Amino acid sequence: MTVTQAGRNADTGAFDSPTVQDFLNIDAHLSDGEKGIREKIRLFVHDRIKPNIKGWYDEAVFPKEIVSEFAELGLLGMHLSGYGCAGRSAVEYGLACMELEAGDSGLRTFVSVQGSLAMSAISRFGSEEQKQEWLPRMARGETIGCFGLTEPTAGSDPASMKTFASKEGSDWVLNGEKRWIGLATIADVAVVWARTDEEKNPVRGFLVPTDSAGFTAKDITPKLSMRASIQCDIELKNVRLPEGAMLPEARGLGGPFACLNEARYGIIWGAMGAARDCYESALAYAKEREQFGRPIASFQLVQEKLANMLIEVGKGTLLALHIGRMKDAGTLEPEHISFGKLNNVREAIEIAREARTVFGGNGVTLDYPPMRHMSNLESVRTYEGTDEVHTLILGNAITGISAFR
Ligand code: TGC
Repeated sequence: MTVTQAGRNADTGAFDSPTVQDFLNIDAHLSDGEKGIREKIRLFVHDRIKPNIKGWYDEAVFPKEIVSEFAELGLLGMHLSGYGCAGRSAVEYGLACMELEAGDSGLRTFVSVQGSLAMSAISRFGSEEQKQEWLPRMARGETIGCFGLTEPTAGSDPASMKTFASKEGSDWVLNGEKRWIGLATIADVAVVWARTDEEKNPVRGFLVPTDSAGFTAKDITPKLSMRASIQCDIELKNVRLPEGAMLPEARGLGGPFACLNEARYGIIWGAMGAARDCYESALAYAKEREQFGRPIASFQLVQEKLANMLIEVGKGTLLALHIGRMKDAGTLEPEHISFGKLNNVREAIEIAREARTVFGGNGVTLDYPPMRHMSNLESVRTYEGTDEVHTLILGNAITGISAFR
């Protein structure tokens, strides 16, 4: 058997290893450095996440020991510069997110909450002292951060948040509740967004050490999605902080939204990683599984499913790359991120559902990845802006009319 470029068999013309990148030669658009980072993370996912994810997911365990390995790989604050961060490009960070989420959305979410949300907030809005204090330790994985924006009654509408920071002498005193906060029960520091009585831009950010008196966090259980990661409720009861706990450069909701842009960007890539894993596993299964005396991959209806998955993963990956290039060029606007997040997560869920059907009954077990990805993607579809929010951000961008207010 002769194998030519991109794993194509010269005798039959079939792709021996038909990854989506190979099929469209998307690699032609990547530098050697970008491909190197992707391969490094892909190998890590292959060796470290794929063999273990079934157990972690089944037992609803986040493997905390993996944090130092993420740090070793330069994944924590990967796209940030200085303070021990890797200073990688948006495309490099995106490729890493894609590979991680091919393993599991929950593990990509760790990297996103730590780097795109908590570390981004400190890097972008913190004082020099705050950056020195927190970022190097967070990049090394010695300190874990979380990002408290959402509340029990303020989900899609963070402007309605109730958490309040009042000034008492030179101290700040925080009271309120946060919900769906990734990592809060294992975090050392929480970036908490709170309303103040400042007249203009009352929402401000605070760095709250999680051992502060009055700070409590509790895991939200049981969950049917993101079982290998941690989402929590937080309660803040008269949490007293020094004046220097406030992030000085974040004023108003633009602060947390700027961090959300970073996390939403990672999702655009990550969702295609999960989708690609569904497609590749369905293809492999269809070629092996025999019914009616032949591999199910020989049936037209199965081939149609596989072809549709291939097309949507290819389109979504190209879209992620295009958006990544825009981000690196400094031309990316929030509505472009909404375009990517809405499309790629929506398509990834469809692909996961379709892939599950290829496995028949076996597809509902944890022995195969599509249903796990499908369950995870329901959370990904909801967090960092629901489908509806992103649809209406696009609606606003193309009509000039806000549907929200
Ligand atoms: P609006 O009046 O439009 O804007 C308020 C201020 O924010 C600015 N802004 C942005 N800045 C940067 N990037 C963006 N994407 C921005 N979007 C808005 C805007 O320019 C304005 O600035 P200024 O200076 O003029 O005051 O605000 P709005 O409330 O009307 O916006 C509506 C809407 C729906 C778009 C917004 O509220 C929204 O995006 N909602 C979705 C919220 C969301 O994604 N929540 C998920 C939070 S993630 C989380 O807490 C848990 S998941 C992570 C984990 O696992 O921990």
